[in-house]
Amino acid sequence: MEKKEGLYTLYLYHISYFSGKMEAYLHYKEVPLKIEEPHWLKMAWEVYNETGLMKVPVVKTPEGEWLQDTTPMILWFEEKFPDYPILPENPTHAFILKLLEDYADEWLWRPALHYRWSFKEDAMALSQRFSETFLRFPVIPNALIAWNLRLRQNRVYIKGDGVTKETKDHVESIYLNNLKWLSDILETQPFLFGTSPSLMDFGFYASMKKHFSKDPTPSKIMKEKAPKVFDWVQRLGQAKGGEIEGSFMETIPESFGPFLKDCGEAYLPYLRDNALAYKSDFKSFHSKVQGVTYKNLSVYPYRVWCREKLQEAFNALPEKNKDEVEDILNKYGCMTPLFSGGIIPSNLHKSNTPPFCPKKSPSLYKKLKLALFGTAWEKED
Ligand SMILES: N[C@@H](CCC(=O)N[C@@H](CS)C(=O)NCC(=O)O)C(=O)O
Repeated sequence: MEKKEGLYTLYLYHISYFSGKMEAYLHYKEVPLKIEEPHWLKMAWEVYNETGLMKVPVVKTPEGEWLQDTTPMILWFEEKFPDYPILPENPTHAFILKLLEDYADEWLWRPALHYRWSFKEDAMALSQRFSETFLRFPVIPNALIAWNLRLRQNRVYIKGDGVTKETKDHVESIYLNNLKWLSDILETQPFLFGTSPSLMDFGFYASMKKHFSKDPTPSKIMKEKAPKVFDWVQRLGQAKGGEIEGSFMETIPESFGPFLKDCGEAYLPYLRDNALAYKSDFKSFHSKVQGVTYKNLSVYPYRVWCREKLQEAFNALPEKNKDEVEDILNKYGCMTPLFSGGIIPSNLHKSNTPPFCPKKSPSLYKKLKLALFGTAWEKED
């Protein structure tokens, strides 16, 4: 493959969900890369200035442009580095993979954070790791940083994301079911949509690698119940496009059914409820899925944007593919929740086109506040 001049710098945290996804993708595409785990102060002073968010992963191009958000970044890199494509040419198949990537990105987030921060062994190990790496500060004892982090993660991602005694079993079932469905696919093939990795593989890699295969509690479960998934995350993390002679499947297999059914019953209804709450300017909302009510969920503008992008992608399909996709979505109950309430605009990205970042000049006060209390994860700044 023809190498592009210059290195792309990938800023990441080694323990982070979306960082793992981006790193594995860029490794697979053989993009010339330098990897950096920025200290928190660098995040507050440089990455935040340049990207408008205190989040990783972000990429700095050799030309000095800053990119953010794995889904649009991957689509941008697919154009720039067309060898070893991860999306099939067939628009019907490409749409289904985009939907499943979005499901994997967003719907597995809650169980991944729950297993990391609700279980004592996991929370202690991970908070210590954070406090010794990108969160370390010279005077403040590590144990204090770790304690503060555990409180913050619990407040934001456990209590703040609807994980309670009533919802806990449902949250855990998302992980356990996905392990089973992935294992069923990997019984007969090395990657999720054939013999070479697709966008769907990288979507599932985010949670499955950096959280579930590594954090103490879920990794025991994965190794015991789903060794094929454990092998697949190692295989995907090492995969290089130039070394794999594979292909995608010819049709959407029946084994995608359980994921699509879960999109129809749970993920897409949640996305719709989030979008409707956003439209009404609510701060929080309840969402009932599969008989379980998640209460006081934060409204997440980014996920309004995710829904908008899926609706746009569907509407942009050629007529023939639209019919094919509609048949598949109807079969699994996805069409109604995807479109009910219509297209609700997120109004994000008015001043930028993803993956390019808006330029911001946050005040010193704002930076200090972020340094002390962290990013409000559901907000865009
Ligand atoms: N949609 C974004 C999500 C990025 C994201 O949420 N990153 C997490 C780490 S996996 C983060 O930086 N969170 C910052 C925080 O919790 O304050 C993507 O795909 O890149």
